[in-house]
Amino acid sequence: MITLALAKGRIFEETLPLLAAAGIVPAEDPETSRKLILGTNRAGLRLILVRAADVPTYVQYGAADLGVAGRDLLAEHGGQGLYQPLDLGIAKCRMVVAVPEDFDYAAAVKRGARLRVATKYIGTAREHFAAKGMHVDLIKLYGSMELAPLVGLADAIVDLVDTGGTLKANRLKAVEDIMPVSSRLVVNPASLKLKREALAPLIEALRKASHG
Ligand code: PRT
Ligand code: MG
Repeated sequence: MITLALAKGRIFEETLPLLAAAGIVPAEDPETSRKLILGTNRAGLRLILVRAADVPTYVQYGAADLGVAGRDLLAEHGGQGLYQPLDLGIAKCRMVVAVPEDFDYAAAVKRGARLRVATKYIGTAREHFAAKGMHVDLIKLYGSMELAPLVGLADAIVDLVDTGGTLKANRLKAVEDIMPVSSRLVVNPASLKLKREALAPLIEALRKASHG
């Protein structure tokens, strides 16, 4: 049995066409089913639904043979124990530093101000600001980072931006790019050895599907 870990929402939706191109169709729709393990039209392949941030962990420990995870969450996880053969080019966005529209970020950096930065990407943010030689106080959040500067919890946030609509609606602006983000296929290295006959063709099919 091959187990593929996916997160509900945009990862699932954008992986679906790639699976379809590889001839794989889930037996149920996760938005209507409450099941966390879904069969597929292939007897030897099942899907498990986990939180996006948990995908790398399930694959690292071999509870899933492979999974789809955003580069943002992989960077935060560290990627240890994961083989990353493929950028699927889906769920694209950018990780940025953002501040209130009326905040002069360049001036604050220039005078060496110690900024409070709220984010769920503590590790990535720490590296980013350390590389710039900036001293920041990091505040861990689990979501809705855009709110933090509006209520005085932080001066800046590190968050993902796609259309920019959410920043704009909350009178924030992106002032620094940290990294472009897309989702990758992650594979458990032991699974790849032990189940190569089933996994190698699946990885190849996903490679073809994602590279057009
Ligand atoms: O939602 P949940 O708390 O369960 O977990 P999650 O937010 O980690 O998962 P999910 O499904 O929302 O996101 C999964 C992955 O999708 C992320 O890890 C990214 O790799 C990728 N992705 C791509 C995004 C976005 N685009 C994105 N725009 N994840 C989140 N956003 C959010 C962003 O944080 C911001 O709040 O959308 C908002 C901005 O969108 P725009 O279009 O208004 O700029
Ligand atoms: Mg979300």
